[in-house]
Amino acid sequence: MSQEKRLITVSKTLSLVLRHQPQSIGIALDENGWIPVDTLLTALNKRGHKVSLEELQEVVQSNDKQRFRFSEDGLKIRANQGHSVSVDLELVPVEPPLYLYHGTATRFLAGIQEAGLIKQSRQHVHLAADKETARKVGSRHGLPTILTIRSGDMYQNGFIFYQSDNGVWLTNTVPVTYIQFPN
Ligand code: HQG
Repeated sequence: MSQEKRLITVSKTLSLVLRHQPQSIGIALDENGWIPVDTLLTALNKRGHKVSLEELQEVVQSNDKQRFRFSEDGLKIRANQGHSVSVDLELVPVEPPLYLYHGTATRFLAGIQEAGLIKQSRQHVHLAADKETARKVGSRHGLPTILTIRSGDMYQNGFIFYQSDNGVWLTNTVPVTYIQFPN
């Protein structure tokens, strides 16, 4: 396997265990989503995912979306966003730009028109600052389409927004009145 493919495989494994199923390798995240690096590496290697500290460092550094981060002292690691397990990322509310974008698939439009954007299995609804990023997110689900979110108006009306360490905009819900659908 090429080094690049190898790092993608490690990144996918990390997404699974640091966001969704830590128990699948017998670990538990702390309340803020952190796990000691040595505990993680031991658990991964015990279950046949051969990962070295150097590879882990390379994945954290080179990851296209900066999905993971080490603690200041380098002893712990966590995912920056995207969790379905309940963790407190200690996010600080921030004022969003006037508009944000949400990429989804056309097959979800009817449901969104009905209920607005809801967070499904994740902890937040994810929004992007630019349309290109939104399109990529949407194409993971099928034929992509981009919704424009009137985030400035939401903010004025008391909705809370956060930005994850890797720049993804997060909020709890987007009522349908704040969504501009494509023509
Ligand atoms: C849709 C990736 C029907 C919603 C990305 C989305 C992101 C509804 C899907 C991050 C609905 C949930 C998250 C409603 C929402 N009716 N469908 N009322 N409300 N939906 O994967 O935003 O690569 O949980 O439009 O970059 O696609 O993993 O959320 O299509 O930042 O790092 O329900 O995951 O990051 O899908 O993606 P997801 P998402 P990573």
